[in-house]
Amino acid sequence: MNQSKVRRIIGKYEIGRTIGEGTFAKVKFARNTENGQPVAIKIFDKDKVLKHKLSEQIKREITTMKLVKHPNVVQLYEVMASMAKIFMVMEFVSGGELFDKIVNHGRMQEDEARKYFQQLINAVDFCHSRGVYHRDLKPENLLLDASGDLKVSDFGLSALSQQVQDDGLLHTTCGTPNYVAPEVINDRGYDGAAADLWSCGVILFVLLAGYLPFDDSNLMNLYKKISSAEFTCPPWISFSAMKLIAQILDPNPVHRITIPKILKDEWFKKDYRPPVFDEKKERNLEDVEAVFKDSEEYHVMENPTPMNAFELISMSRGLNLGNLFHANQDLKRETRFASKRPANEIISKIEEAAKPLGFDVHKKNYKLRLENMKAGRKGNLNVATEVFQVASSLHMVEVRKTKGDTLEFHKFYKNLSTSLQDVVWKTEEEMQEMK
Ligand code: 3AM
Repeated sequence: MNQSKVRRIIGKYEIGRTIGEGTFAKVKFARNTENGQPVAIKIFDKDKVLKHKLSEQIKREITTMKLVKHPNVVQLYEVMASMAKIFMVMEFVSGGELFDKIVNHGRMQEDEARKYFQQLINAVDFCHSRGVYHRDLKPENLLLDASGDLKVSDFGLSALSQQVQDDGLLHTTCGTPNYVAPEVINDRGYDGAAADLWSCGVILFVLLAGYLPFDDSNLMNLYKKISSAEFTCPPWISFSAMKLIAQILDPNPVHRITIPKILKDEWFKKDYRPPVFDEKKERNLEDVEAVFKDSEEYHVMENPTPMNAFELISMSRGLNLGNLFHANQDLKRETRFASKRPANEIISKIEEAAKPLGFDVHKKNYKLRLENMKAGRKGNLNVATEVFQVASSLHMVEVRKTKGDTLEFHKFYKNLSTSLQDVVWKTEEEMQEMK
């Protein structure tokens, strides 16, 4: 059968083969259908980017990277998003990775290594001047273009290789630690500029030596070697190159050489050509805004807690299911209703209904905490609600008084259920009658 090829189009790009897969993203080759220009599209899962509280940092850095153009930095053209993915459209770099050269041909002569190192420092210096730190400089991020010039990729995505832990600090996820500065490993907070420079020093060493300065199959031993900058230069490396490497691979970030000093170093300066670059003329950031618009809400939204039918039944069996609103009944502090609406709709409807009733709403995942600003008979009324998933299209919503007067709670619930008419499928009493 003659089947026509399915064309996958995202925006104005026609997607082609997968180029590679990194820790956080897949990279695909694509072509701009308007002008035929080849591009590389990095595809991330939206929840990985927006889930943790890093989206502000990522947004800031991506915005910066979209506005700049430097000969040694992989250009970011555009950012797009679908329901589940984020697409970063970048310059396609066709010459492969710098380190493939070492793998295929072994170490480099000093002149060649110097050229790449100069270009690396140009890229790093430029991004640092814009307040963007890489924090994950390693061989995979060093690409070569068609004329053999170095292009550094993933500037602006540094937050993705980090995680925010409970203490609110950034922690590097364990990738290849060989290129990571000692202060990053020791994890006591660090200066991004000095840490990037350390990685540049490791890269320079590998270019000249053909092997890693710090390596050990045992991770603890590797950390020890890095922390004490325990390495030996092979005899073929010149004294002046060795001197520069030693100044970069200083385990104390405060004493480590800085980029302005590197630019004055005798070994570095040979045949140095300062880069020529400018700001992009076009300053359209609507795409970045659109992608990150909902991220604030997004990173707290996970799936509602699933509840099985057994739990549902055992919850309702324990209830004294007299009519909640009959004055002579035992007054209940909690009630439930079933809904066939999607969980996020239920949450926003409750939110909408509670606000005009004078409640301050705090949202976390599929839980809401409602605090009445006005003090009632027994202080402010506080209500907690949670959405549980019973089946794919059936949710159980629990509404519980956590503080305040029970009568006021019932009054509130009555008001709430009137506003939630579209959302409530069965009230607690109706569910009881079904039994
Ligand atoms: O999977 P490998 O290591 O062969 O070189 C990058 C890596 O290749 C390539 O995608 C893989 C995962 O990062 N890559 C990344 N950005 C690229 C770009 N802008 C790129 N290739 C070409 N152009």
